[in-house]
Amino acid sequence: MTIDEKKTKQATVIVGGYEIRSAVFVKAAVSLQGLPKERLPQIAFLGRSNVGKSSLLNALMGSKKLVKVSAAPGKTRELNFFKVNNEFFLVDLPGVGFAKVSNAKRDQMSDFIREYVEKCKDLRGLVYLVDIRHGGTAIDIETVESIRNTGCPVLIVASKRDKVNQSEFAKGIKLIKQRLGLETSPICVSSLKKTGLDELWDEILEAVRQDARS
Ligand SMILES: Nc1nc2c(ncn2[C@@H]2O[C@H](COP(=O)(O)OP(=O)(O)OP(=O)(O)O)[C@@H](O)[C@H]2O)c(=O)[nH]1
Ligand SMILES: [Mg+2]
Repeated sequence: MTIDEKKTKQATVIVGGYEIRSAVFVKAAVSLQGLPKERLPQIAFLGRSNVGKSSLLNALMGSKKLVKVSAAPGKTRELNFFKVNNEFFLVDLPGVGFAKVSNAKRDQMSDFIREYVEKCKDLRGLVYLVDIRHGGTAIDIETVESIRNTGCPVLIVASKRDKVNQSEFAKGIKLIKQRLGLETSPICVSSLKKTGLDELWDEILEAVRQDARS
């Protein structure tokens, strides 16, 4: 184990029918040079600050604290790489549209994410989280559009299912479909209640098995 591999979840757990034998924090990157050298498929998680990216990663990997969860929004500032079953990386990206950092810093970070999405050949797909209560904001629409323009496959996932009742849920799904131009309803997850994780794992594993982008 290298010094970087500080946080390791050892015991095997089954989440959404998928067996996780190991989930390891490998490194945090602030530039393309800092990406892991190991050539494994990567699936990255993006979305507005506070939407629940880090919580979802913990839920997917069957861990409570492998990934830092924000007390205050904007906690995740780097690209954090987690190696699962020695087969692929799940990547926690900084929140989009976070207002509390200076404009210069925010733009720099957005450029870095854009560069990563455009240039990283190992990136097989992006999971873009949208809060079910917000139904897709202008920032979501703009960001998803620019990801689609890079050619990187993007899966829209609604978060925080437990925060809405049935009618709010139906309304949120409808709005997300309309605003983000989806043909089918997005998967909806709750990291708190651990729901929707089976469907999401299926999609992630399918993306991992795709060939690298050219
Ligand atoms: N009720 C509920 N709360 C959630 C859920 N997912 C995340 N949260 C809460 O939402 C807040 C933000 O969660 P994070 O996982 O840190 O969000 P993030 O997208 O990683 O935020 P940044 O790192 O700032 O971009 C925390 O207080 C979480 O506990 C969920 O499924 N249900
Ligand atoms: Mg985070």
